[in-house]
Amino acid sequence: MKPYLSIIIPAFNEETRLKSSLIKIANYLNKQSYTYEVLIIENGSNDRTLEIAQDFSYQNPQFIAIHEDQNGKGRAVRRGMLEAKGNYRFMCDADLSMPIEELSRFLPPEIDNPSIVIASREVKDAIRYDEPDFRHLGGRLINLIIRIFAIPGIQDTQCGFKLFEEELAKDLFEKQRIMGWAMDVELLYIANKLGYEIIELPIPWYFSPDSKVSPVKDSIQMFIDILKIRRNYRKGLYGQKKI
Ligand SMILES: Nc1nc2c(ncn2[C@@H]2O[C@H](COP(=O)(O)OP(=O)(O)O)[C@@H](O)[C@H]2O)c(=O)[nH]1
Ligand SMILES: [Mg+2]
Repeated sequence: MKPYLSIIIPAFNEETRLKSSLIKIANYLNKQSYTYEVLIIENGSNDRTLEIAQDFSYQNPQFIAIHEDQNGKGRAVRRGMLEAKGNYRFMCDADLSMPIEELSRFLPPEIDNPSIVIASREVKDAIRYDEPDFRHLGGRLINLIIRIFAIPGIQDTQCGFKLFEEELAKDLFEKQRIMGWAMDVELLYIANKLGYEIIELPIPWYFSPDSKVSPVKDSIQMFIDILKIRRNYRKGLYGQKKI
């Protein structure tokens, strides 16, 4: 049966954080009146992430554990988004830096016909808990670069909660070419250029010290990827709006 909601969780070396997040997500979803599936997409891990996801999925049939052979967060999310079947497809980090209870704010009836809804740690009423100043400053610097070179209006492209309506998810993730961390920038860049509406929701966000981001290496890669995204657009590789 086609579920109403698909949750897509990219997971890389998450053996310490994944299980407790899956339990919280299952408890929350089992209280909702809609149907759902949860896809956990693991790649590149050298710990027990995949086994943990598989064990959980044996006991919870709506949870599906997938191993992807090639690396990259962007590749994992893309695979999940395109294999999912839900009317709405929600990307969710394995560490649940934001409470899963916030999910209802992304969906009807709270939002009429949502197309793209992204959590933001920077719009009015958002709260960041426990984040070291240097991490916040680094994040703001990267966002400044993203706003200058890619997407003018968006204050936070990198937050882990993002909702896509089914047809839009298919259109955007088919077009996606960046398979690493800059995937969020590319998707929002394409959405912006094609004229899809993007709603930003303020979110309470809890800093998790166990980040997989490497500040220097990933920032340099982000900049290289932004240049690639601009070049792809100039070459017409992102095509036309489909819906
Ligand atoms: N599948 C997959 N997931 C990844 C990869 N890199 C990061 N992730 C996941 O992306 C999410 C965000 O990572 P996290 O370290 O929490 O980033 P931060 O919150 O931005 O510091 C987590 O669910 C990670 O497991 C990857 O290469 N492959
Ligand atoms: Mg995180």
